[in-house]
Amino acid sequence: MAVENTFIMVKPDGVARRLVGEVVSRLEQKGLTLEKMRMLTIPAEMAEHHYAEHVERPFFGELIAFITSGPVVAMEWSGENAIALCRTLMGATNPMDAAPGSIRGDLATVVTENIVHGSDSPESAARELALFFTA
Ligand code: IDP
Ligand code: MG
Repeated sequence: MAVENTFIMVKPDGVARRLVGEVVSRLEQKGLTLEKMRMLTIPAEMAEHHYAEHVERPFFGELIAFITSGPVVAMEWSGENAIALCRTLMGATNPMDAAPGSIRGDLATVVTENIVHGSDSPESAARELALFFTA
């Protein structure tokens, strides 16, 4: 067990649908701690850095267009096993596969607009937190 910090983001669809409070509430109720929070519209170059691991995927253009399409709420959360816990609370990437009770399972229908991003490893968390919360 170790205290971890992770990067969580409410994507443009989540902000537009007024689900910021719902996402924050679910993580708070789980027992995680909100450390930082920032609202911004992501510039294209920053989005390409954030999603660099997906540059070869056929949906990369769609992903960048969507994530830059409106304001997001970027957050740092901490807690014991925060990275894996947040992934569990988010649910599977495709809302069709996401379990009921998860954010995506309860609130989303299609993979592009799946409400939240969450870091998938300590390395991703460090990189993503640095991208959104430094400079
Ligand atoms: P994750 O958000 O659950 O970590 P990733 O595989 O890292 O999932 O993909 C990043 C984002 O790209 C997903 O959250 C989703 O919005 C989008 N995405 C993933 N797979 C597809 C796809 O096959 N078509 C369109 N968009 C996708
Ligand atoms: Mg991912």
